[in-house]
Amino acid sequence: MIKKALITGINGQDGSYLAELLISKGYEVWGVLKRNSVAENQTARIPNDIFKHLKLEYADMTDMSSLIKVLIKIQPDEIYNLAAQSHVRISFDQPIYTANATGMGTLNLLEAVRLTCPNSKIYQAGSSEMFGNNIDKDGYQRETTPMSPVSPYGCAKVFSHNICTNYRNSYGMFISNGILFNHESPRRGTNFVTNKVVKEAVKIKLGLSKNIKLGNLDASRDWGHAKDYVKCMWLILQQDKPDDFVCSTGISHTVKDLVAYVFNELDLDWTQYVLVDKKYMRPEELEFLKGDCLKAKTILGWKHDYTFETMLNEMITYWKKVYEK
Ligand code: G4F
Repeated sequence: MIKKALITGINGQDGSYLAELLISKGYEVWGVLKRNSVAENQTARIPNDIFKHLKLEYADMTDMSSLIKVLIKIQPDEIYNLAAQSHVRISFDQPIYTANATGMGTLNLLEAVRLTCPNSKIYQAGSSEMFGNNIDKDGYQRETTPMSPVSPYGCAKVFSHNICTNYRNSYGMFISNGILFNHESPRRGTNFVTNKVVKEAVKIKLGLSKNIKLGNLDASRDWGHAKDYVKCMWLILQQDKPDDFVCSTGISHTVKDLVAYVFNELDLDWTQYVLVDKKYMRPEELEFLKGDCLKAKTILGWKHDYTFETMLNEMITYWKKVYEK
């Protein structure tokens, strides 16, 4: 029997890589799209050879009736809930929308599944942003680290994480929480720091731009590649029992390290081009992330293939191709 998967947020970075992975594994892949006034933007990140295999439906996480309609039609075996307002800085500008889409949206989905297809397995895309500034004594965050989020986005994700655990325990539904640390790629939105830095540095190198404005250069993140992380999502739903898993590289770099690496790869001295602009600072900052993914390695057999450097090199190559044209 061909397995059916439904991906909310299929048009995002993770959705596009996950769709590719599931198609390569022989799944029938359905995606939920939120209406966008520019129709092309709805599927811009999905390569054509993948797009032709997908089955897409309009629905919105804030509209439970639309989710129910889609679930009744598809009756998926696996559901990957990736839809969210996922930009932390923007969540301070749009806190209520973020709470509705990223938090209440998950509850809408859980209720819709409970009422229409309670045996579907659900993956919930949780985030290391949920930990806030809590760090275990050994310097890592892991599944047991307390969660004290420092952004509206983080608060909404904690609600989703907790309500998923509550539904798992209350109704015996197969619901697993991923706790994913930052993950990037050439398909990352260019208002996230990695792809912003790489894109702008390449433009500076080619004489198309003079400088780049950034916010906090001292924050540290554990950056992995989205292609590796969607494999973890899939493995999480192949288990016999639902559970929660951290997915990370275990290595942390500052934003300054990131900038220095990218500019250095382009033979540029970053100190000549980087300006700090308060506009990109957050009202409250999460200072340090470094994840311990031992549980995912041991139970799922997951590992990451990309390093910080190979990931950034792939992104540099991508933007060079775009701008050298
Ligand atoms: O790339 P970022 O915007 O990612 P952030 O805030 O860590 O969130 C990402 O990772 C989370 C996992 O922990 C996800 F849940 C979330 O959805 C998203 O994918 O910022 C990374 C760091 C921050 O400390 C930020 O203050 O870079 C710093 N930064 C400095 N200058 C900047 C900039 N971030 C952005 N976006 N733009 C800047 O100009």
